[in-house]
Amino acid sequence: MELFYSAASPYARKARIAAIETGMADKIEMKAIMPWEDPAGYRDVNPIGKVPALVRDDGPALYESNVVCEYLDAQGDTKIFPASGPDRWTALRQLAAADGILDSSVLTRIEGMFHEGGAIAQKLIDRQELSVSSVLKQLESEVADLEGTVTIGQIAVACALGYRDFRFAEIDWRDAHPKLAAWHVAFAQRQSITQTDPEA
Ligand SMILES: N[C@@H](CCC(=O)N[C@@H](CS)C(=O)NCC(=O)O)C(=O)O
Repeated sequence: MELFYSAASPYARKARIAAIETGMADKIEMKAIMPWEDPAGYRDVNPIGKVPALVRDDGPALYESNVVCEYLDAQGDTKIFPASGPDRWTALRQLAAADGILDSSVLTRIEGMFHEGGAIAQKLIDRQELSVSSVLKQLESEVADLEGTVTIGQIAVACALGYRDFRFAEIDWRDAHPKLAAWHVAFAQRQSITQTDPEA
């Protein structure tokens, strides 16, 4: 199998961490690309042109990070999507919250990257930052739910916090969310996290 990623992409990082945590990494060839450069042929793999995408041995390519993660979970020996019951909904809620941070943060970054003349869309940026701070507040109040066996929820939260540190380092989130910060310090020791650090 081949996993297309870019080192800076937090969505691709979710899939790369999932590959390691499910025990599937050895079966996957990692292919680093620059999605914004639209590499030749990549839209045949993922017509949306984004990373990550997984070229499978047993079917057409899969894309969208959560779909790729769920496939790796299904194939791997170690499960990161709890099968059913309250633990599953907790993990999926954390995944949705973390994706909310990523979607808002990436939108803000894209506005910066593509801005041409005229005023920046400050209203748009303020709204994204409100979403980020609201999600961080919720995660802080539910930090106990981030303990226990590794799940896709924990992985996604680690990717979201890591992305804030990577691209928004000037906006401190730790002071107002000390419990989340402490959880992140401990979780970030995992090999899957250090190996996929965009700044490593
Ligand atoms: N919802 C998608 C988002 C993926 C995404 O936005 N990837 C970015 C990199 S962080 C990308 O490839 N952007 C290139 C583009 O938008 O054309 C997922 O979860 O996989």
